Amino acid sequence: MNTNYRFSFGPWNIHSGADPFGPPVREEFSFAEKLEFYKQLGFDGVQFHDDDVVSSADALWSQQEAEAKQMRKLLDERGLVAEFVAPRLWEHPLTIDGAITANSAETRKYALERSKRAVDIARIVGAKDLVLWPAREGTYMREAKDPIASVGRLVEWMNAILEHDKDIRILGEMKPNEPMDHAYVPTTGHFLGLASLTVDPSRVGTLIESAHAILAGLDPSDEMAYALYHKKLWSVHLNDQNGLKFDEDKSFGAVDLRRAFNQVWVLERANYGQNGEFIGLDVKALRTQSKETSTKHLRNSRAIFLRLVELARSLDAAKVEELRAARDYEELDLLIVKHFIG
Ligand code: XUL
Ligand code: MN
Repeated sequence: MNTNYRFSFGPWNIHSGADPFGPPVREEFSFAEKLEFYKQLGFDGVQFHDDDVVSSADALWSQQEAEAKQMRKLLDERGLVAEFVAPRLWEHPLTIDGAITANSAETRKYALERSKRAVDIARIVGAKDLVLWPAREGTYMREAKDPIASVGRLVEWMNAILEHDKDIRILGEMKPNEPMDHAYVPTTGHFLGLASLTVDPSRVGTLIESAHAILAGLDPSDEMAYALYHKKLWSVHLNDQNGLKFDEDKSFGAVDLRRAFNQVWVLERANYGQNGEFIGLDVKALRTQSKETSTKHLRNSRAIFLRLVELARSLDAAKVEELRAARDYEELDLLIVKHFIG
C-alpha cells in the first residue's frame, strides 16, 4: 500500500533571514506572495500560527472571524488546505516567563483564552488540529517555578481545550530546550504520558520534529516509531540538525542522509499518510540566501524526501530480514550504504 504523500509548510519557513545576532538580510515576501509558492513548490498544506491567520491575536473576535473567513477563501481559491493552527504563545509581553505554566494567573488565563480562540480560528480555516509547541513552558533556572504544578497546568490546559471544542485534536510538538534552558515536557514519550491523563486521550497525539528529537539526543526515526506504535503520529516536521546546538531547522537530509532515510523508512512501513497525515516540513533557508533563492530549502527537502521514498521502496527487504536473522549487521550496514551510493 504505497502512499501518495501530501506536503505542508508554514509561512514562517519563507523568511527574511534574521537570527538572534543579526537583523533581516533579505526583504520579507508578503503573505500573498508566500501563498503562491505553495503549489509552485509542490505543497498542498499550510501550517499556521494563530497570528498568521489573523492580523492580531488580541483583536476583537468579530475582526478575527472576518479575517479567518477571508483566509479560508484564499486557501479554497488556490486548492490549499490548512493543516493546523498553533497559538503563538511565546512572543507576547504577558508570556515572557511562559504561558500555560506561568506563575501569573493573569498570564495563564490569557494563554487559555488565546488558545481557545486559536481553536475557533482553526475551525474556520478548516484545520482539525491545534498544535502545541510549549516554547516557554519550562525554566531558565530550576527554582523559578513549581515543576509538579507546571505539569498539572499543562494537563488542565489540554482538558479546557478538549472541552471547548468536541472535535479539535491537540498535537504536542515537543522540544527539550530553546528558548528555555529546559522544557517541562521535553520529548514525545513525556507528552504521551500527559495525553493519557486528559479527559479525552483519543484526541491528543503528537507532531514530531526531527531537529527536536535530535536536540534531545534521540533518533527521530525511533521517536516516530514510538508514536506510531501508539497510533499517535499525526504530523511531522521533517528537517535536519547538526548535533546538539540551537534548533537549526536545516533542509531535510542536509546533515545526515541515513538518519533521514530511517525516518522515511519508518513512515513508509507504517503507511503514514494513509489517514490524511501530511509530510510537514519546518525548515529555514540559510541566512546567506538571496531573497530570490530563499525557497530552495523547501524544494530541496521535498525532493530529498521523495528520493528517499524511492530508496525505501527499492531496498531489498528480504535481504534485510535475512541479515537480521543471521545477526550480520556489518553486512546489513554495507547493504544500506551501497543502496545509497550504488
Ligand atoms: C519551534 C517550532 C515551531 C512549531 C510551530 O522550534 O518548531 O515553529 O513548529 O509552532
Ligand atoms: Mn516545528
